[in-house]
Amino acid sequence: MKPCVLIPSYNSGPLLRKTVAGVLEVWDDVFVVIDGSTDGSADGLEDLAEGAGTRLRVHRLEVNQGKGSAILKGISLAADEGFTHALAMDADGQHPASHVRNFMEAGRKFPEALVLGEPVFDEFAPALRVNGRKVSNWWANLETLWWGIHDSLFGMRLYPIEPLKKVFSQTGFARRFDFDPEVAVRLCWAGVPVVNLKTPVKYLRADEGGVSQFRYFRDNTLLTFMHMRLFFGFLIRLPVLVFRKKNRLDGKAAADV
Ligand SMILES: Nc1nc2c(ncn2[C@@H]2O[C@H](COP(=O)(O)OP(=O)(O)O)[C@@H](O)[C@H]2O)c(=O)[nH]1
Ligand SMILES: [Mg+2]
Repeated sequence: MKPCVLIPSYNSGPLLRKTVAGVLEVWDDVFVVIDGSTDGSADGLEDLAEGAGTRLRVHRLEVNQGKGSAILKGISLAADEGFTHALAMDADGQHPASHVRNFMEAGRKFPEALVLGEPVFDEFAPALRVNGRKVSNWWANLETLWWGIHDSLFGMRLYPIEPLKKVFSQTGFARRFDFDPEVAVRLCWAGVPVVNLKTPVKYLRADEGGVSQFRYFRDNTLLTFMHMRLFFGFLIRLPVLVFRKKNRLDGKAAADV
């Protein structure tokens, strides 16, 4: 198992630099994919690599393609260098660098598994985000017959690269904000076990530099269509999912940590 950290970024502001610097303190191999950012947040990012040797790779996409596309690019680059696992983290300081090692340890214990972060919210988390995700989680659990997904939307996750590449090759979707839930569901369909790892998440205020590219109407519409598509995929796979469930071949084989 050879894991790296992968940070997709689109207009993340000054927090990008802080996030990457924080991750480099705890992990050696970091890929950042700048997805057509126009806010200058990626300027001079390579300077961070000077102290860090050759460990930081910054890849720039000319035109914004979406989070899923940026992750796909990142895992392809990582696989070319022989990495087997990629820990996806948000660029905007919401995910704790202090938990990187927990994910890598869980991955070492369960190298075949998808290690999903399960958000632990503080009192500043917007209620709309805390409660809104329950809808997506319910659908994701139905679509996988409760294979073990605790949170379908949280972006800090350790992916086994090969199965994730395969999932991308099976769908033309999952390239934007539909990425996180769709690949989680599809990896479950592919029989990948799931480990859930409790992870604190911070929602930063705008005056702290907090930025979000999530647009409630646009992206909730995207997620609704995604679950409609996945629901049909679920119906087709129902016999297999029921068989696995009956024979206890479900994803909870790997204990949650
Ligand atoms: N590559 C890429 N990353 C994106 C895009 N939109 C958002 N992201 C990244 O995905 C992560 C989560 O997005 P964010 O806007 O913070 O959404 P939120 O945390 O759900 O409010 C951050 O690291 C963003 O930089 C995009 O169009 N392309
Ligand atoms: Mg964010």
